Amino acid sequence: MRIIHTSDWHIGQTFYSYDRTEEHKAFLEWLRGQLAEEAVDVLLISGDIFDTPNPSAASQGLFYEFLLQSVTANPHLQIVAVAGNHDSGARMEAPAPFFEHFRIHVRGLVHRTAEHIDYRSLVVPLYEKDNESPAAYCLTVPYLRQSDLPVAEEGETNRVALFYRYAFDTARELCGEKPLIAMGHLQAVGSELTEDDQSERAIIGGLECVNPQMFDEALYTALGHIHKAQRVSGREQVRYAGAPLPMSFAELNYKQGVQLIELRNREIVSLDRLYFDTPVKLLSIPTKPLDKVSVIEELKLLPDRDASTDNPSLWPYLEVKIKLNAPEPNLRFEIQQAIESKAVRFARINTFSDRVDKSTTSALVSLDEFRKLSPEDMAQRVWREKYDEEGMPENLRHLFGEVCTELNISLVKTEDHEN
Ligand SMILES: [Mn+2]
Repeated sequence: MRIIHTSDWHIGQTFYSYDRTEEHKAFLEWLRGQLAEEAVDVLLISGDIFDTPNPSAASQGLFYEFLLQSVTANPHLQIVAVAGNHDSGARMEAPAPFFEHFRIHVRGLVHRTAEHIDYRSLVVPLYEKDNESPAAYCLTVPYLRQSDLPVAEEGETNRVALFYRYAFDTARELCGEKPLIAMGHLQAVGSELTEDDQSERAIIGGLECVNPQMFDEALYTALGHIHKAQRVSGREQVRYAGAPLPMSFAELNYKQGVQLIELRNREIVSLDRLYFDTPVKLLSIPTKPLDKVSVIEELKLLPDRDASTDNPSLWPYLEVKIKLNAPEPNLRFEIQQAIESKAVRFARINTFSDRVDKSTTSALVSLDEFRKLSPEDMAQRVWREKYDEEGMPENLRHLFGEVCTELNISLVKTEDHEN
């Protein structure tokens, strides 16, 4: 049995407000090719298919078209998908009767009564070509929310772990000696996350991390949520497939793709990575942050647009890394001028300062102290942290005061506002 594991497509995502439809189309077309070329029996999609719970009609159309074309071109293919934290589980499950007719199994929600969680509905039989009895079973767990979880027990307070334990018990009963594949959308302990990966940071937290030990019952565990493809805690058979498109500049050096797994005689006989050459690259200039003049010079060296770069939606996204020791109000404009004739799409400026020790000024303030800070106090704190200890120069302080007056903000807080 040949399986492709993928996750975190985030269809509908915009990158610094640039539309990514062409990139998603290119990925889905590539994936369809892989399904046929690799004679795949099962496609596992481990969540975050869409970027928002309320995807546009165009985004949903892209997904449905992919499903239909894939099952039509591969009459034996089964597709199993779970919802991630970005997806609406209910929305994903709504077309379930149609999906089932086409061998597409979507699990978005945990179904339950007041007392019981329906773990059985999360177990999907998987078939090999020309064989009517299941070759394996798949435990399909969507992203779990607090209300999905069982009550904590003595000795086990991690309710996510508890959920998986009960789910595995049920799956084991149903599948007997047949191999079990697990799917989940979560953060496993020992998974590696890029330091400044804002897109991941924002979605983690709340629910407990889980120990990958609990997946030892499964022959293979197909995880989603972390965008960097990796095995978890040294376990070859517990993996994140990784996002097929970079979701932030923190993912600059990730190698995008999907995971190919082959099972034979109830064992994994091969685990391979299929690399997807993303059609739009991330460009971070310069390699290391430099001063403004050097950076502008380097930007001007980029090749000019020509006939080979006539499609702007394929131009790379540009991040500019710049060393600043004082504010540069014209910076954005100057960068835009430097790249006016270039086949790049400006995404962001990443500023760095020579200051190393920020410990003196970046001390945390309590909520009470925070309430007492005036806009000028706040501006001074930021200035000291970013530029220098001396504080804002007099002319800027004056301008800042004028702006505040225009905006009708009092520079001196006379009393605490309680509500
Ligand atoms: Mn996620």
